[in-house]
Amino acid sequence: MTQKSIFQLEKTAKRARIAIAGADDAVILEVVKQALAHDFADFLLFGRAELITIKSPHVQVIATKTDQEAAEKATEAVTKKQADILMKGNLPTALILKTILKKEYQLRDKELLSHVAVFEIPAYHKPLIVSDVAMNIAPDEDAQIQITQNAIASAQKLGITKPKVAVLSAVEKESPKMHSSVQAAQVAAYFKAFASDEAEVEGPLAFDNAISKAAAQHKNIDNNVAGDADILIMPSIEAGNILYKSLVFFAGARVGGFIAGVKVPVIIASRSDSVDNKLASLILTVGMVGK
Ligand code: COD
Repeated sequence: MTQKSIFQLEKTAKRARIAIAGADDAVILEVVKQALAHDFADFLLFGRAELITIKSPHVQVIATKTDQEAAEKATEAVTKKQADILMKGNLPTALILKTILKKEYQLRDKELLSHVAVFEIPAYHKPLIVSDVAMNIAPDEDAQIQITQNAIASAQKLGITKPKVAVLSAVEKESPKMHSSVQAAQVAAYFKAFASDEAEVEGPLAFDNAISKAAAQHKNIDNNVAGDADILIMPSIEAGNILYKSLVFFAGARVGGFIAGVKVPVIIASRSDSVDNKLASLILTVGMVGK
């Protein structure tokens, strides 16, 4: 039986309103056109109006002069509940992240915001969530616990009730020489002690034994997560970002992503992401609105 794609909109999904900061970009405009063709969203487009050429009753263009103004006005639109989802267009990732972190917007839902990427990989048997690949640069133990909590909550919104979580390092045994392996063990121990009903968390695991039963058996690793992970927690943004791009460029993965820990989904797809993957982020987050 072929599995249903996670990037297929549920029939029950409510029509969503999407604010895009920096919509004056050819790829973003193509994403909007395709979303309009599927008729699941209305758009508020912020940017240089002369470059936003789409005309539709489902699109409102708000002219802004600078990246900063586009980021602020689009963020205001979600805080005033004029939009359900905030999406970054043609402007720097750090700018939109700094804007949503501003206290005045009161967009934080959790103490730590983190990025959650959801992959559909031809060679893997189910959706795979990877975090953090785009926001937290070098998370310490506390931050990694919160990144794991945000990823678990996101998985649950996507219908994975008790996700299997692998906290990654380059080895599957704690080694004092490798800090990420020691931290991964501490994070796993925290969840075993305090949150074992929500998720199964193991660490450290290396990438291969997190996602391949054969690799796990080869190393005599016998736990429920090894070879069957729903979530990979990355030791650093560099490791996460490189895995993200390898999966997309070498493994033919589809990916959608968003910032978790905020009151509304925020999409920060990078400028090099394809139209298809940006559309995947939209479909994913539209399905999560109100959950
Ligand atoms: N969650 C909640 N609060 C945060 C977070 C977070 N993840 N990060 C910073 N804060 C708070 C701090 O506690 C502080 O109060 C305030 O925000 C400013 O903190 P700084 O000075 O550390 O943060 P900034 O504004 O300089 O940078 C925050 C970024 C998220 C922009 C920064 O961490 C960053 O540049 N991340 C990488 C983004 C990126 O380039 N991604 C591209 C790869 S695709």
